[in-house]
Amino acid sequence: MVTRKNAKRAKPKAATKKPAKTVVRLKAKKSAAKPAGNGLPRPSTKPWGQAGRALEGVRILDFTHVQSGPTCTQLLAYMGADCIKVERPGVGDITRGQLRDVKGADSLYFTMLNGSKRSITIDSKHSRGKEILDRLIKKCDVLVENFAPGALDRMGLTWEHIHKLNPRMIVASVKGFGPGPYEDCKVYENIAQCAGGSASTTGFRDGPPLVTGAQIGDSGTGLHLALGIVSALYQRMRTGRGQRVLCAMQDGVLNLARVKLRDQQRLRHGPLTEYSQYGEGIPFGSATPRAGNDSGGGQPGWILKCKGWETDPDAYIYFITQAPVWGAICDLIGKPDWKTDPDFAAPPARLPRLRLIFDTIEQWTMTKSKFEVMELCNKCDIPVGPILSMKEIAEEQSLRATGTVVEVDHPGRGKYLTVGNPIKLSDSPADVRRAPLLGEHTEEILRGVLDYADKEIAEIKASGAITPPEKPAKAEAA
Ligand code: CAO
Repeated sequence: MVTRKNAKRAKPKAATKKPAKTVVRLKAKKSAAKPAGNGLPRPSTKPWGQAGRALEGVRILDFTHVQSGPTCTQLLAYMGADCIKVERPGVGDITRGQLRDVKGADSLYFTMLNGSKRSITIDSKHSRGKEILDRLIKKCDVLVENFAPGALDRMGLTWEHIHKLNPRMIVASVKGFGPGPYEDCKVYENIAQCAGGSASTTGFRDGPPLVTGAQIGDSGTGLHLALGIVSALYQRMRTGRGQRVLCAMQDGVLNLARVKLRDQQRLRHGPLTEYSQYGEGIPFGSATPRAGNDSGGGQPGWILKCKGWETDPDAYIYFITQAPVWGAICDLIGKPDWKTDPDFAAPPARLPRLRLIFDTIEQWTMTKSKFEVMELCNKCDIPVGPILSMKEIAEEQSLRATGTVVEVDHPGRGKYLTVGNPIKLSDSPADVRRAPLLGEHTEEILRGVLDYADKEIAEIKASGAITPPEKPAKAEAA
């Protein structure tokens, strides 16, 4: 990686010498080429998008599996990092075989979480495998893992061992819980949603807690981890040393559900007036309740039926009665008198009447398709959002155009859709490639990254460190 030290080294040496009279002008010109005082190189003159990718030069030892870790490393790979996924010979990431839709091909579960990576198979419990891993540690900038607590240590890859081999190495982990009573527990998505406070606040008041479809425990924590890694890489430019980065899924979910902890504290000072429960006269308990489709902010909102709702489960729209456009809403739905009626004119007066207000607006939205409502409301600056099905998202051309939904070709399964990089960098176009086959790049990495000679590679193969055992363990097909 380019460090301050490197940049400093790039300074023209002669600048410190006393120049002869005739070269004074030349020297003055050269001094403009010096790095700025902040140690950064001069701004590139290359066209935008052609100055390399944001994380080019960063190499990642990707020891992740299932979802949380792979979402993190996939994002880093999209940003240009060389992501080397280490998998168990013959088996690989368990998700290769889970929820399979095409017989014998890597599942979409795997392929949509491991794009733009390279795959090497190494048995981390084999002595020769350990040797390869040690060599990989010396050559990488970041090790990312999301094994069950203690698994990395049991492989012999303790922080002390890694740090000794490569003091610059950043070791980033996802665990279910941070230090405390549950730190040794294995955790999956929905457990994190429950333990992070999300499930208790999702759903309808008269129903059980609900998990959400968005993978806030796995992908959400992967996102948090990616930020931790990039921050640690940045700090390393000053300190020269790596550090550990830990993201607990419970913490990640809570971070995303922080408005509900906000409401928990507001409860001490009275009812939560923007919850429809308030208008319905139902008393609040001691904890933040489930709020159905109430908006989590200061502008009341609800999901309303649109034309065709009787047969189309997604014929709905989210409608926000934003205060500054209240007049426009009243005009649009045919209730101009509400603009001056003291029961509806001002936001506080409306709070106890939200049910009536949304029922009335729904009478209007039910006469239009969700896209018609979208168009009519947006003309008047009223914030609304159609409930889009995954079918509609998959077919949405604007998402294809921005690279948020990308079609890639895979030798085992043909073309499939994946979610590209949702983070757009103007000078670093995303690098979205298909997911690797199991061990597809093993030899390439042994030779090209780890400098093993052909003879050594042959020995490694014969040792069983990178090949499946005689009777290969089967990936569980869920
Ligand atoms: N070679 C040899 N062994 C390997 C290997 C390799 N290349 N890669 C992994 N293994 C071994 C590990 O060493 C571990 O063995 P031990 O238990 O003997 O030490 C074993 O494979 C399985 O690891 P695991 O315990 O992490 O896997 P699991 O399927 O039992 O648990 C999960 C999965 C996700 C519950 C657990 O990893 C976990 O809690 N992770 C942290 C939280 C997390 O990320 N959850 C998100 C999951 S996505 O919903």
